[in-house]
Amino acid sequence: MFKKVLVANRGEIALRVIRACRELGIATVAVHSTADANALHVRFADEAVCIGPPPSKESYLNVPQLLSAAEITRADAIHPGYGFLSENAEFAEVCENCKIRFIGPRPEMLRLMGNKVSARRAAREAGMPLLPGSPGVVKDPREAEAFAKEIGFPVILKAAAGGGGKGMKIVREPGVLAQAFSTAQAEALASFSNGDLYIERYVEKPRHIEIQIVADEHGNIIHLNERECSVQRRHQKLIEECPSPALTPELRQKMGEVSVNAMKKLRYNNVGTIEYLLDEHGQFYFMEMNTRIQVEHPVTELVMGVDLVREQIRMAYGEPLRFKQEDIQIRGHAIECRVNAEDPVTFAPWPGKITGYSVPGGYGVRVDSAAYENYTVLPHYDSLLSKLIVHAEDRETAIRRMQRALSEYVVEGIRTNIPFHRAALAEESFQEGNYDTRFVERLLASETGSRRLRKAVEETP
Ligand code: MV4
Repeated sequence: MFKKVLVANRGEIALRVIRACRELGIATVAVHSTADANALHVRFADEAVCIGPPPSKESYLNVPQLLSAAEITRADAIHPGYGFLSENAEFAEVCENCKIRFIGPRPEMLRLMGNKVSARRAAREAGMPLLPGSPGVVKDPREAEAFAKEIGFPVILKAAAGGGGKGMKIVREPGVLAQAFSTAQAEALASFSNGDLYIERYVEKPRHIEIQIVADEHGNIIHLNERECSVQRRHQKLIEECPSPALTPELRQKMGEVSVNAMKKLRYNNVGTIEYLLDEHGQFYFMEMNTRIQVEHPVTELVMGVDLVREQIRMAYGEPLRFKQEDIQIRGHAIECRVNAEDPVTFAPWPGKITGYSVPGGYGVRVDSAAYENYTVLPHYDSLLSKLIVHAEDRETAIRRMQRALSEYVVEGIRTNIPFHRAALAEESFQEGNYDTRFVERLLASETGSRRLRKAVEETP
């Protein structure tokens, strides 16, 4: 096994990786910006190296600094976590050139899935269902018009270099397509230095369903079923659950089978997540693939009984998976609430010092967080404070357990979105499992939803 792993990340995911390493008997190196000197990941690791000033560009994204830190400490592998350099093909390549194992898929996989046009082409060739759309890049508004005519309105323009919703434009009628094309192209160019666009039929009220893949270096590829991530606001996920209340056993098996067959064709390795849109008719379509461990991985861990980060590290070392598809069974139900340091009504980030802190616990409750009393949430990084995850024998009990856990959570000194979670879980549509990607929008616009949210804000200590 690896002797020493450098964790190229911060916050809860850095802790998550350090914990997995400790259980595997692997020494750890934390890296940190000057602002993170007091962070828990620094204290939990065996060694720590300061890699630069607070801005991510100069620290957690600083490749030369990270590689020097790995060399000085003689780390034999780097775990990138999520975000930062986790899906950066050049970084993965440089690691391998320096004889440091990158814990993740091969650079060519990161590159293939990093561009949405090449990912879409690969997905189609590997047998995954796609929405009707352009096979490649759409060169100009005239070509877009020709495709739109073929597909039918509404359509959506997406940036090839995008993902997570950036550079997208929905077009509902022919008259505004050319204008939308120019705007989307300019946005894509400004955000990603790449103006390439493609076009697809637009699905009005999709659900976001993603399939977890694990693939070792010996060709064993299995899926760990799905997560439902339809509770989002501005492409930020807020609540995830496993299994999805929207899937029948037949659809679940089909989505898993299609995904695994495709990954075998592509010779995918390590962990990955295939994002699908599910429409109202139960049809699913490939959207994009994430080539990293994801924020919401714990709901899968709890329900499938697999330590995903441990497996990820073992697979990167070349060890074979210790389970087969037949061994994987759904055990109960898990829900994750992302607790953010933000205003619960406006969603504006709310960094600052946590003056009082008490975490929920008890049967079936897991809290993945790097926060503690007197910790200061920094303005330089994302506002994820903690992931509150519950596991129970069924969905109804899991919802009750989450409501109980949320009511125990005390965070003083800053604002959090705990009241939002309380309001969301109280929604009838959530409780019935009858929701889609417009759920948050509807909650905020509705009389009962906004009243519940205001009430939850008042009742949250
Ligand atoms: C779509 C779509 C509807 N139709 N594509 C948003 C981010 C990126 N992953 C893809 N996204 C969407 N693509 C077609 N053809 C709707 C969305 C979308 C969405 C997808 C998943 C979860 C939340 C979402 C919120 C708004 C839009």
